[in-house]
Amino acid sequence: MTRLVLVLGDQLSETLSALKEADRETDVVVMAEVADEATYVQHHPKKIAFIFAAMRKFAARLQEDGWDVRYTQLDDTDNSGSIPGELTRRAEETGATEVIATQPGEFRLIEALDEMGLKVRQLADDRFLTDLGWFEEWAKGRKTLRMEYFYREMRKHLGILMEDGEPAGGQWNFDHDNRKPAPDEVAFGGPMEFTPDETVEEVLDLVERRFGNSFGDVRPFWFATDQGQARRALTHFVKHALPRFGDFQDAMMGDNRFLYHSVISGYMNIGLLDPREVCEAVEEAWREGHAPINAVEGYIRQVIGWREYMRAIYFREGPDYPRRNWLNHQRKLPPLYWGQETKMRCLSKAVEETKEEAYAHHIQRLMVTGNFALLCGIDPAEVEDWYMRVYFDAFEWVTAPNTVGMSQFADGGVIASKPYVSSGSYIDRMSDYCGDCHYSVKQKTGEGACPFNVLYWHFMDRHRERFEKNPRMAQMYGTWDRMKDDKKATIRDEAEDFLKRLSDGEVV
Ligand code: DLZ
Ligand code: SF4
Repeated sequence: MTRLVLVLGDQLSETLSALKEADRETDVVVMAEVADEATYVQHHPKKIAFIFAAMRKFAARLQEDGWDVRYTQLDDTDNSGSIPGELTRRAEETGATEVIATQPGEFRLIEALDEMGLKVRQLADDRFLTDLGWFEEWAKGRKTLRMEYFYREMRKHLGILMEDGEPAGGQWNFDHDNRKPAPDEVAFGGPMEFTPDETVEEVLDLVERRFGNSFGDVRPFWFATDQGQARRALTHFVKHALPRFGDFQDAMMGDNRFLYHSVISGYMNIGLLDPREVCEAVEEAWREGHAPINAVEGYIRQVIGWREYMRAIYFREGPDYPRRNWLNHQRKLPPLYWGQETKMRCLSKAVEETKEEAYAHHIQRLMVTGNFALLCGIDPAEVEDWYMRVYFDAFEWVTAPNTVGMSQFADGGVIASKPYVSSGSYIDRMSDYCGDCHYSVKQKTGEGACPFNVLYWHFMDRHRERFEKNPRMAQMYGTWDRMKDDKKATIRDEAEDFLKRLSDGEVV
């Protein structure tokens, strides 16, 4: 009896549980470019092109390997427009009555598959390294679920960066070595870029035609779109950037978009790279003496720590998680996030790079666009929606915990022990943005003062009841309390004036 095997646009791995379970002789693989997935949020055109191109190449590869693949292109006249619709159509075509799927990375689609007329078996996504049942057990009875302790368990369990049961290099975490400010020069030319082949060019034309009015530039396009290219990009990173990745992982530069970042998150998130092979390549670089422990440990923590932990939190917290709003922030996302002019250089750079690349590195996301949104009290649902839309690596299992949890503190502290907020001085320390900015970062108030400076205190002041008992914030409340009343009043007035002008759409 023929069964359908669903492969979604972010499930492009030959080791996918649905493919492992299926029979190449009798089962039929269904892949579909559909309007529902391409428009349920208005994705960056580069993100759509990346996914469609990789889907087409993956389908061709499965076909070469002997699979019967029924592939629907977006422009096909009989395209029903949704994943359940395409499964129903292919079931009628083949007589199949059962679907094998690997569980999607989003509750919306999990529910849509559950509600179908066809019988759909959703298998665990074992490309992630965390068994969600195990996570539940680990989480049970803990007052807080801090990533660091989860990460240590993962290191032990997977045997990554371990030596005789002890952490390699004698400690679990080398983050204190990873906070160097922007260097004068970067000795890395950036991630490996790939010239679009015929398949990619066709997709770029399609996306330009259908989604050309969305925020973001589809060309130039250089992402890897198959496993071979993604592996070359990984090797290139390990060889040329990894040794200095740790030192400068939190630095930001006006004229260097990538510093020592790998830009392979998207490749992992759609299945072109397996997190295990990424960690093995990175660990090997340390064992061979090519890269220092602070770089290797810091990188591996992102992959088997943060990435896994975020996904486990998403599934543990449930479908309401992306819409939590613990701080009751209601302000609309200001137009500068969509490219409206701003005099704040850090934001203008982060948004410009996002528009052109569908990428910004993690500290731009957390401490520039995220920090600014939190300080201004933007509705976290709007912030989450923005991150979902603009980044090529964005899927709900990662953007919800990253944005709602870590960046906007809208989950009330499930993920973070304190909000990630800072004044301009943090950005000044870690970047070279401020020197060329319209605003003065050293100036705390008054005409021309960096807006982050007053917004920071305004945030602390307006959320005092929620945060003053947090031991990690006590020192900052002490500083605020020692300020003279007239200075506090000036800060409050100037922050409110700024927020009003921001909401009125003025160029700030
Ligand atoms: C993001 C995305 C887009 C833009 N398009 C498709 C598509 O046409 N077909 C498909 O199978 N998957 C697509 N995806 C990925 C899905 O949205 C993703 O599988 C779910 O959001 C779950 O992570
Ligand atoms: Fe950003 Fe303020 Fe620095 Fe300007 S001065 S770049 S607004 S932190």
